[in-house]
Amino acid sequence: MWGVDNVYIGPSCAYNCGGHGYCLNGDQCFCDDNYEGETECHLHLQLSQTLVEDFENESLSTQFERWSGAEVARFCGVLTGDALVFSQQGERMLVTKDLDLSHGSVVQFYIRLSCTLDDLSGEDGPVLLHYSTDGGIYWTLLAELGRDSGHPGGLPHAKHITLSLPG
Ligand SMILES: [Ca+2]
Repeated sequence: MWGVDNVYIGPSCAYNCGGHGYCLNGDQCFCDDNYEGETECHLHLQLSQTLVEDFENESLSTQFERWSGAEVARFCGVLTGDALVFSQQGERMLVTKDLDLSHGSVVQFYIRLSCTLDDLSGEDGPVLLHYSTDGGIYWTLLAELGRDSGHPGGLPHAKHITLSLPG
């Protein structure tokens, strides 16, 4: 024995509830915790305008929403002390929590794409940096960080990156 009820087939909510809720009958959003709205879910908390992380003490979960394939470790001196090192197999990614960057901002970090010359011959693809302005539904490529051997025969080294985010 089985039954069905409240069937709805039709368009989904515009903007997919802002990526922070689920849509019922095409026009009503049930928003995630800390989000509110009827057809689009908005955060009702004040968003932070800055993110600062040196990976020395705090838990990743205070600043980042999701990560995989990475651990906090020492990695042949990315900078000082610990860094977030993406060394595991499979998907390797890091997503920040939502930030209020409406006034225009920069993103800055040090990155080291390999540790030894042997690593440089590996199969790793470039590191892709994306941003989203709709809660993570659509992502726009901001930068592609590829291997750069620098001086021929020189060891790979940490580079400082500064990128402007659209306001
Ligand atoms: Ca550090």
